[in-house]
Amino acid sequence: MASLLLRRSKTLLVPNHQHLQSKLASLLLGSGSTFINRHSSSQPFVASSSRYESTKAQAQLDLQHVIHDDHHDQFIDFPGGKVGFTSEMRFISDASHKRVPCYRVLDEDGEPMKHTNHVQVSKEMAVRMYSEMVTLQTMDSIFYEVQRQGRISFYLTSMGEEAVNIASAAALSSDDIILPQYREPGVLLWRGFTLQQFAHQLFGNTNDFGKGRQMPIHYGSNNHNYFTVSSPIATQLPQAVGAAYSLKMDGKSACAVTFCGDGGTSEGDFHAGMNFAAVMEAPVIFICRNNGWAISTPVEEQFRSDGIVVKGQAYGIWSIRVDGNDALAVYSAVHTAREIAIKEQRPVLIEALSYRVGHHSTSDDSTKYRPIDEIEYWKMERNPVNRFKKWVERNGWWSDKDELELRSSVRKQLMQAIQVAEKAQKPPLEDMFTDVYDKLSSNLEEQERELRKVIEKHPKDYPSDVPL
Ligand SMILES: Cc1ncc(C[n+]2csc(CCOP(=O)(O)OP(=O)(O)O)c2C)c(N)n1
Repeated sequence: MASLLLRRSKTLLVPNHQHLQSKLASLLLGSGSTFINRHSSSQPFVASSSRYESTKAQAQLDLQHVIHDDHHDQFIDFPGGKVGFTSEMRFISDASHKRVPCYRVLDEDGEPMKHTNHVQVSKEMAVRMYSEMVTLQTMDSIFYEVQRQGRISFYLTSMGEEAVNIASAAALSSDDIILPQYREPGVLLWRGFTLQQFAHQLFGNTNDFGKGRQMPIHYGSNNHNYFTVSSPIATQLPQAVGAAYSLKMDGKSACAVTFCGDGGTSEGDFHAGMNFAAVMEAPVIFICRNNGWAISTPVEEQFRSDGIVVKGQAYGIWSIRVDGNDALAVYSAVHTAREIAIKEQRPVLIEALSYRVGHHSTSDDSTKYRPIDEIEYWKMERNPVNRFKKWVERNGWWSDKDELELRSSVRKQLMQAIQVAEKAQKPPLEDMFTDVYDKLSSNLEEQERELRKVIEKHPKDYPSDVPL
């Protein structure tokens, strides 16, 4: 097998990408991350830009492979590449008997795995990553309480998924365009969206970029290259491919990065997006947070495939499964995926295995459909923040004093931000109707008149703090 690997890699190396090729090859051949390409996972295949730069060579190699396997020189020259014949009637089974392994760098105790290969993280980067994970955690617990007190209408936490949020953001550049689902506020936090800005959005006041028109947690910011969260699941996926394609047309050294949950992969938009990305060779990274649940639907009722990672291969997309609770593994996979997406101009799929520790949202009680023991296990034993902390502490980069100072400072900032956001004025009623069209259309004018009439008739049913 090793000689086959070498032969293939030698033949397919393309001069101007040799550096990337050898880097990818070392990642793939080491015991670390393995991206699955369009070939069967039973045939390890050196990272190669063959399909995109030497399709002919690839077709010949494909053919050689078939010849070894089966009926020598018999093949059909079919659009898309030669297909060998076989006299054996063999159905491709529904799944391989072995599940795709999960790439990790740190074990549960924050100890680096033996022979792991990963992208190095400096002290400065590690401390920042840990600090932002703690900030996200604190933000979640305080805003969640604020909702329970009835001061905001809705909230949704990222508890248990702090590593996917922060480590993916850390591995990207601010020029990369983010199209989120909704459980990725950590990416925006990393990019510099302030706690005050989060609070303004949640309270839907005049400082909210969305002018209070969206439900809480529908953050978005042009300045941070972060598309506004949109409620219908998976719509962001084909849109991300379009955004990536525009980056490609402009020759930009950036990619689009889009997130979805395991539930999102059951939407048609997931499949349209993946296929569109592969065919258009768009520099887009799909990050699927497989957290086990889509509200009350467990993954076993969501799909029968080996998770999400295998779907990438079906569409001709490089894919990897990572431990989403291991910040270093997420960082390495996203960093490498970004290099592939930009340098090779092709999409990549990352399935991050994690767990939604919180309820789906403040409108949900997850103890009604899953055992409390399961939640506790992930919260305590597999906590991504604790795991990363152990590694940072072991390196001598973090102390108890740092921890106390950080937590109390973030708490104070949040309390202050909430006070300010709560007092700020709400946008006027007319803002409900503007900004979609340059000039208000006649049906919107009519709706506004109707609304005003209803408010006049039932003033007590409308919030007194919204200027009329
Ligand atoms: C098109 C569409 N269908 C249904 C919903 C209702 N809904 C909101 S969130 C959600 C679950 C999504 O789960 P998943 O993608 O796994 O993300 P997670 O919440 O676990 O992060 C559903 C069904 C929706 N918002 N949009």
